[in-house]
Amino acid sequence: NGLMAGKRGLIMGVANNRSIAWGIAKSCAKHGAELALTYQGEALKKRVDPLAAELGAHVAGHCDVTEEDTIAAVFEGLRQKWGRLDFLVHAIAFSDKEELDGRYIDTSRENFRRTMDISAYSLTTIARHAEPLMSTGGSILTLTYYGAEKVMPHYNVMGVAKAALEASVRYLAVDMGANGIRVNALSAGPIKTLAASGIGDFRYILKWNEYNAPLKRTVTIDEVGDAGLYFLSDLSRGVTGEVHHVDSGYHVVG
Ligand code: 0WD
Repeated sequence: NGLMAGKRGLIMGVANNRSIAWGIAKSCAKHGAELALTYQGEALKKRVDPLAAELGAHVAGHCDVTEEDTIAAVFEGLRQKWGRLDFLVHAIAFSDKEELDGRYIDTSRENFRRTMDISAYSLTTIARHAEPLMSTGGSILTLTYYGAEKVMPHYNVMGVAKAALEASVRYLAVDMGANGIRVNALSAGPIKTLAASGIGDFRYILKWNEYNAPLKRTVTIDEVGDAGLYFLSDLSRGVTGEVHHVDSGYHVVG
């Protein structure tokens, strides 16, 4: 299938084979995309290297979004290797897990700053680095959660960061739209990943979704991946600034 044939994309946020970014990478590769993956730190490199090999993807190097020079290095590498970029996936978030439990009101200034930096601001700086490589248009996709819209137990400061991320998607969509670059977000239902394991009582949230979502089940990374395929391909060429829920319909009842 050639839906993504001839398209080159960077996927940021693969930590292991349970990562949502991995689900999106698999869907894009299956439909003919050529991929590059970044990893955060040497520990994750060991996991990302074999996954990249599985898809014939290029390993674009270490990237910690709190270190601007590591971002610049990744994009400079891609400029030299490919000369252009058609799509970009941002599947990155972080907060101190001590504060993904209990009351939002207890969020410290330091963790608020760090959570906003890694989980929200990083999309903006990455989009700015990608822009010159997307001179003939492109598609940028980030990952958000319903905790941006409604109060979800224990999601706390991450919900505030996701609200900022979703607002950033709209502002970036305007900034980049004239150049044919689209910016959208997938709002995924809860999935058991490394990042999710830091959220207090996550198993309860999964069960709650299973009982209450219209489809009466949770979603998989493959389902989020296929929704990602729509946003990263030309099928969604008329769509930008959108937050699209892939959550078994939970947001219509929750
Ligand atoms: O239920 C879920 N799992 C949902 C996740 C529901 C809805 C949205 N999301 C979002 C997350 O908030 C995140 O934005 O999806 C995105 C991907 O998260 P994931 O797939 O659930 O989690 P994971 O596989 O852990 O990938 C997130 C990765 C990090 O992994 P760890 O667990 O090592 O923190 O984000 C990366 C890292 O690879 N990351 C960073 N990358 C560069 N620089 C940084 C950083 N400073 N911090 C975290």
